[in-house]
Parts: sequence; C-alpha cells; structure tokens
Amino acid sequence: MPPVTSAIVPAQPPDVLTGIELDDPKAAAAGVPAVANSLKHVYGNSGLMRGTAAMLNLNQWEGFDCPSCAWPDPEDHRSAFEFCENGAKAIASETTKKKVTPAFFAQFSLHEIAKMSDYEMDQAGRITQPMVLRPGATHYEAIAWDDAFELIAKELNALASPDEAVFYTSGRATNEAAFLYQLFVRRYGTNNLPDCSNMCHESSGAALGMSVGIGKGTVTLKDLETAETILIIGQNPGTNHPRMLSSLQRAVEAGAEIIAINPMKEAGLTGFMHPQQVKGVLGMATPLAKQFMQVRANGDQALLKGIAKTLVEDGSIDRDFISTHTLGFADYEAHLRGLDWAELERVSGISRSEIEKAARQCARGSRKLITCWAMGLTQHKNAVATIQEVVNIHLLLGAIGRESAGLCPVRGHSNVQGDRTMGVFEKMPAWFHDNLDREFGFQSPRHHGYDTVAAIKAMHEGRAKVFYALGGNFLQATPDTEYTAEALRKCSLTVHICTKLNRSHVITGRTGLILPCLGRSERDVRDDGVLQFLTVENSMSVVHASHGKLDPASPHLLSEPQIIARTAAATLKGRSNVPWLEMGRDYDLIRDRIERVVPGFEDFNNRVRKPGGFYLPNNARDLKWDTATGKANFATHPISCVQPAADQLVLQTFRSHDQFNTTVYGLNDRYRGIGNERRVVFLNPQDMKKRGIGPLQPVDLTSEHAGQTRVARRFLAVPYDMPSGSAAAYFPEANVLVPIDSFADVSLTPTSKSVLIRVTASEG
Ligand SMILES: Nc1nc2c(c(=O)[nH]1)N[C@H]1C(S)=C(S)[C@@H](COP(=O)(O)OP(=O)(O)OC[C@H]3O[C@@H](n4cnc5c(=O)[nH]c(N)nc54)[C@H](O)[C@@H]3O)O[C@H]1N2
Ligand SMILES: Nc1nc2c(c(=O)[nH]1)N[C@H]1C(S)=C(S)[C@@H](COP(=O)(O)OP(=O)(O)OC[C@H]3O[C@@H](n4cnc5c(=O)[nH]c(N)nc54)[C@H](O)[C@@H]3O)O[C@H]1N2
Ligand SMILES: [Mo]
Repeated sequence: MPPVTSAIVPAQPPDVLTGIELDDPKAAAAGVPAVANSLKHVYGNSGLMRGTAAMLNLNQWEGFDCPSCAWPDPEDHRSAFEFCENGAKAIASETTKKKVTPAFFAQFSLHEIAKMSDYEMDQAGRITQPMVLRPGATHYEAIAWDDAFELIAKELNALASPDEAVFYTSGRATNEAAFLYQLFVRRYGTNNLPDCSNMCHESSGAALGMSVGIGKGTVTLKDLETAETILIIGQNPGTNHPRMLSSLQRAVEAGAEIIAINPMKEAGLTGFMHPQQVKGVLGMATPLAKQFMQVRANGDQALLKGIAKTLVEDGSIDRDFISTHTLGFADYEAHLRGLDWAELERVSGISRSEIEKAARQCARGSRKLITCWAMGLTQHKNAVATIQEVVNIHLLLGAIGRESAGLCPVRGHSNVQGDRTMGVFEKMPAWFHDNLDREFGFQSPRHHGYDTVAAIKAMHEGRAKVFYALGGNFLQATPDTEYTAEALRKCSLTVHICTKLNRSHVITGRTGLILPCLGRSERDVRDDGVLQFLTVENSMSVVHASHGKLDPASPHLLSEPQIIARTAAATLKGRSNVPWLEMGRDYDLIRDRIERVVPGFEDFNNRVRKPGGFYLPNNARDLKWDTATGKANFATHPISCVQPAADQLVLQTFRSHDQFNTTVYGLNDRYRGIGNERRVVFLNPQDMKKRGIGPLQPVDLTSEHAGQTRVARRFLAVPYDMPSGSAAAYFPEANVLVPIDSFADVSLTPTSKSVLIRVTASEG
C-alpha cells in the first residue's frame, strides 16, 4: 500500500499564541457591544447588501431558521430583528463573500492548510466545488459530482460488510436530509449512525427516557416565561443560547426567581441588557439569577440530592402526584433521609443553608418549577445519574406535565433534536424499523450500530474503513484528537458534506472527498424553477419550515438531500426500489414518507406550510409515561463525583463567546474578559499560587487516565473566580486531553467536562 499522505499532516492546530488582552469579566450579557459586534461580523464578512438581506430574513415567518442554536422562536410575534449576536456570527460565517475555490486547493498543499488555525480555516470562505484528494496526493483537485458519487459507490460496495462503513451526522442537517440519510444507510445495510448528539445531550436522552419515557424536554416557551422558579444548571446561555435571555427577562419581570448552578459566574446568568430596549441600550441590566451556587466541578448530583432531601424532610412534596404517577418513591425517600449533610456539602462545595434556601424556593407557590441544563451536566461520568436527580426533584413536586413547569434540556445544534426524530441514531427502537420496513418494502438491519466513540475505535482497529459525514467536524469535535486522527487515516475513504473548510478535511483516509452543499440561508431552486424549503425541529419540539433566501455561494453547490439521494442512487443502483432521485428533487415527497414513518407528522406537508409550524406530541407532557414500568420512575443512585488526586485539577472544556463548536469566528471571549487569545486556561488564584504559577504564565496541561498521559502545551494561565480544584479551557484546542476511554455511564458521552489534569510551567 502506498504511504498515506495525510500521515505527515499535523492533526492539531499550531500552538501559536496570538497576543492576549485581558479585561474584567462582565456581570451582564448583551447590550450595545452585542449589537456592534453583530454588525461588525455580518458586514465585515457578507457586505452591505448580502448582509442586510440575510439579517432581515433570519427567523422570520417566511425566512430561514437560524443555523446556530436550537432555541425556539417566539410563537405570537416576530420583530424585524429576531436574532442574537451569535446567530449573527453564524450567518456572517455562512454568507461570507470569501470563497475556497479549486485555485485555493491548487495553491495550498494539505500540509500548508493544516498549519492554518481553526480561525483561519473559517476565514478562508465557502467551498465552491467538490474536491478529491487522490491516494498519495499532496493537494486536493476538483472532481465532477457524478465521478464523486461513483467513487463513493465503488468504495462502499467493495466493503466486506456494510458494517465497515460509518455515517456521521452533525445537528445542522434538516429533517428531510436526515430522513433520507438514515433511509439510505439502513437500506445500504447498517445502523452505524453516530451523531454529534452522542457527545452532547445523549445523557439527557438516556436519563429522561428511563425516568419519564421520552428523551426530550417537556416545556414550551410560554411555560418558561410564566414559571415561578427557573433552575439553570451547567449552561452558559449568554453565549450559547442568547435569545433565551429575552425569555428569562420576561419571566423575571413576571415574578420568576432564577437559581443558577455553575462553577463560573457567567455573564448571561447574572444580568441581561436587552439590546432592543431603551434600558438595555443605556446599559441598565435586568438582574437574572437571584441565587447563584458556585458548585464544585461535577458536584451537582450531591447538590441536587440536598435539594431533594430538604423537600422530603420539609414534607413539601406532592403525595397525590407521587402515588398516581410514579414508582420507586419509598427507596428514594429512604436514601435521601439517610444522606449526611456534611458529605453533601463537601462534594458539592455548597453550604446546607444555601441548598435549603434553593429547595424552599423550588417548593414555593404553585411549584411552577422549570429546570434548564446543558453540557455542564451531560459531559461527566455520572451525567445520566445526575440528570435523573433533576427529574426526581420534579417528580417530588409534581412539577411536570402541567403549565409553567417541567424539564428543559437546552439543545445545541439548530436541528439536533429533529435529526433524532428522523431516525439518525445507532439504536432506534423496533417500532421505527417496523414502520420504515413497511413503508419502503425491505428488512432494515436490527443489530445496533456504532455510536461516536465506538466508531472511532472501529476505524482505529480496522473494523470500519469508510467514513461519511453529513456535516460537522469529526476530528475536532471528538475526544482524543491524535487517536481519532490515526483512526481516520486508516480509512480507505473519508467523505465530508460541508459548507466551510475545517480540520477534518486535512486528516483523511487514503482518498478524501469534500462535497460542498447549500447553507440554510441559500435559495434552493428546483430544475423547474420551484423554490423549495426544508424543515427543522427546535429544542421545544416545534417543527417549522426554513426558506433559503440568498444566492448560493457557488453555482456548483448541491443541497444536502440531493447529495444524499445521488450517493444512494449510485451506491444501490438496481438493489433498491426507493425513488432516490425523485425524492432528492422534490422534498414534498420526502415529507410524505416521513408522515408515514414517524408519529406526530400527520398532514406534514400542509401543517408545516403554516407560519410557525406545529408542536410534536409529547407524552410526558400529557402525563403518559412510555417507560418500561408505565410510570414515571424515581432513580436512586449513590453519591458519585469525579475524584482528582491531590495535585490534579478537574478541567472542563467549553466554548468561548466567539465560536460555534469547532468553528472559530473570532479570538475574543468578551464576557469572560479575554481578548485575542484562545490558548488560555482559567484557574482558581489559590490553585495557581500553590503551584507557583503567575498570571499569564505559559503552562502545559497533562491529562492522566488509565496509565496514559496526554499533553497540551503552551496555554496562558488566567486567574479566575472559580472553585478551587477546577480548571477550564476552550475546545477544540483542549480536546487532545480528553481520553477516548473516558465516557459517561449508560450514555457513553465523552467526559469533556471532567478531564483530570496536572498544570505545570511550560518548558522553553
Ligand atoms: N454561540 C454558540 N452557541 C452555541 C454553541 C456554540 O459553540 N456557540 N454550541 C451549541 C451546542 S452544540 C451546544 S450543545 C450548546 C452548549 O451550551 P453550553 O452547555 O452552555 O456550553 P458550554 O460552553 O460547554 O458550557 C457549559 C457550561 O457548564 C458549566 N459547567 C461546566 N462543568 C460544570 C459542572 O460540573 N457543573 C455545573 N453545574 N456546571 C458546569 C460551564 O461553566 C459552562 O457555563 O450550545 C449551542 N449553542
Ligand atoms: N472537548 C469538548 N468536545 C466537544 C464538546 C465540548 O463541550 N467539549 N461539545 C460536543 C458537542 S455538544 C457537540 S454538538 C459536538 C459538535 O460536533 P460537530 O457537529 O461535528 O461540529 P461543528 O463544529 O458543529 O461542525 C462544524 C462544521 O459543519 C459544517 N457545516 C456548517 N454548516 C453546514 C451545513 O449547513 N451543512 C453541512 N453539511 N455542513 C455544515 C462546516 O463545514 C463546519 O466546519 O462537539 C462535541 N465536542
Ligand atoms: Mo451540542
């Protein structure tokens, strides 16, 4: 076999420091700087005309869905500016006028592209044509679409088993693309459908499924705005779901109290300056969280148990709800009564009186409690148990399945929830397979496929040889960058359907393909001139249309459904009677099939054409429990927490204000006071002193797991208000430290928020 070219290409971004500028962390989010920053990004990238057209269509009834986070749009009104600063950055990045053309790839070798930072890769612009990296080549070259599909077909059909192929999905893919994709993959013969959810809210899905029978949240936007108490745990809404702040402001103005639980005092938790209200523009913030609990890293389960213990011992529980709807209360109650407060205080780092205060707030009034959470809960070893503890509290109070109360896992990618609804999951339930088989007249494989971690291992061990990605940036999003890079390099073929250049494009199999697609914002015109739309599902289970409005970045782009349909037609040829090309041409035909396979999509084509779309049914919300027991289940788990050695810290890998996952829009993290640098590690000042580390000193981070060490060099130490024993750095730079073998119980989500590290002064 000839040497694989990309073996010489570095898998990590260069560790150059960009010149840090420090400022004070902010106590409130948004305001005028947010507006100024939105405009800078949009007009800087897209120009005045394209930029204005983009922003005026964003999240409008007849416009396109914001490709950034999954936060829902208001149901009863839309302002002319229905977006946030970070939605604006996402749009600026997609609608940029800069292009990555075949000339770019002729100019820069793979090795030279790999030397660019993630920020520089995003800045390079939109990819305009399909490109191929031939075996042994140093440069990508242009390839015709048909030739690309034939190449994929040849590789897929040469495999000894369909299970030797892996089909990844990132959560930006629309419902139609996702449905067609999983149909192709299953018709081809495998359930190897890992997705970004495996690294994201998988723990929420697993916990909610066991406890209340549905892996989704149970509240609407109106519920949130009329709640009495809102718990926000392990989430940084000011950066990652900025439009949530408008809802929180409304809730607070209507009398709600917010309790935030987080090791970091994130600006969006403490205050909000509404950029479209006079008060906000004048810099007057609405205070948000009334109580802030600065929990130890991964101390949440103990803290939540303390809340539950208080509720039980105070007798402020809903006995009617518990006896009618739940199982397992007696065991849970006995467990809570037996817990020792000293232990709960030690593990959580929060005093008994603070915990009791929070519990009594949750139990106040008519117990309209909503709990919101994100990656601060899901990416730990005990994530599933911790999220079940959240559910336990709601079951104790009967705070689920009624107005203004319920569970709110706040989703990440704009259609990550919809992709799961469409069947992108390595282990869909039997009823889904039955429906699919009946509708398309075949027998889909029933054995489970690989999730993300299993897929990486399979490629590494030579059990999987073709990697195909519907969006995303697999190399940079997954744990253990070097290990994952080796896994991808061992493949015979790697394929990326994408919009922008990213690092996964330089770490390839023997052959590499880049298939550029239309973005959300772009017009999708059929050969007969009909303008098509696509659909998405937001974090609160509303399915609605998204209409692309702008000129495509290049005339050579295809839509995601077209790319998938043509991949399927080329690969399966006479082997399937599914009308792939017709479905790829007319999305109404895909929606007709979704209607017949997925419950809740009755009359899909008509209902989704109504402005605002429709809600999917949610049994837990209706107090119907699709669990193994037919009831909502209390889960009783022993106290657990990550256990660092005396000189170790618990590192969380999180997002700056200027990135969307692996896409780096800029080098600032404004709310945390960081300017022009990403290689920073936030540390507790005492922990720094103990190690003799001064402010802005370059340090090396060494992670230790199961006898193996992994090192990330040259991060600048930034003293920060956070509990002793914890540390924080940005992903993807810190992903090299996340061990492939460290993942959550049950959900198998990599433990990106509890990496055990040692911090030492950089050598040289
Ligand atoms: N602009 C922008 N928007 C985004 C994204 C983006 O990258 N940029 N990403 C999207 C995606 S895919 C997702 S999943 C979401 C992510 O949204 P978030 O979950 O808000 O993202 P993270 O930056 O990972 O932040 C995790 C938060 O949890 C806290 N935390 C860490 N460890 C613990 C812990 O042990 N306990 C508690 N209580 N808190 C902890 C951190 O301090 C931080 O505030 O955002 C989505 N929206
Ligand atoms: N250490 C650490 N690792 C993490 C996390 C963490 O908190 N810490 N978070 C995890 C989470 S929550 C998630 S969701 C994953 C995210 O993992 P992914 O979803 O794989 O990564 P993204 O960065 O969102 O993908 C960005 C790429 O998507 C492509 N893209 C953008 N728009 C489109 C489009 O419309 N269509 C197509 N086909 N492609 C498009 C672009 O080429 C871009 O480079 O990362 C996970 N990894
Ligand atoms: Mo995510």
